[in-house]
Amino acid sequence: MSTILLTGFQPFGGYQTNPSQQIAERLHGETISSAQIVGITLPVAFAESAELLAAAIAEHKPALVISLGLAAGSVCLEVERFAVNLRVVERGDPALPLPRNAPQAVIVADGMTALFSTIDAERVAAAIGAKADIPAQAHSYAGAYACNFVFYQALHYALQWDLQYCAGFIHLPLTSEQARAENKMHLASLPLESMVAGVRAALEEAYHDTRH
Ligand code: PCA
Repeated sequence: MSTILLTGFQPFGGYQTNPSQQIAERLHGETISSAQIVGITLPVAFAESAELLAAAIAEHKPALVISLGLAAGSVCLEVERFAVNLRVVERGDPALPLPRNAPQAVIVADGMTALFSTIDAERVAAAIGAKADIPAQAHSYAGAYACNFVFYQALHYALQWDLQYCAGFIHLPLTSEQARAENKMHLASLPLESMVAGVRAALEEAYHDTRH
């Protein structure tokens, strides 16, 4: 049976929970089409997240790698079109908000400036909307922090090691439960269950295109 690797992140930036972690945990062990989902949670730390991602790819030999992250304030699920070879430099406590104008560095020396997603962002976003009945759209890129970093690494490892998996990234809004619990009612949110259904739909759609 082939494998879909689904990664989430630990809480960061002052939030007590991270919907990406909750969804990776919820879908862990489920079967989609003929693939088993392996859900893992990554720390919001550059070196450690890269090591854990590489180890999980080596261990599970996935046909598809989908990473999830929180983008508090986004209004819908955002399926990223590409990752950039850029990150803010390491900083101390990930629980603290990211400073403005933080200095930046490349992720991979001599790596491509940007790498396109190897899932079809437009089609996957449309499938999320149609199957889970929630708003989703393709979005150009995932910023310069841990989410973009992990996405770039997932795409880069496939090239570096000549692996055939497809890789994509989906940014998530806050959950409605989280918006209430953390007094962020002014930010857009979606119920966790709806986002679980949305990610399940995304995995189904993206998995069609993989070699499995
Ligand atoms: N979101 C952050 C890092 C971890 C997460 O869930 C980001 O968008 O980079």
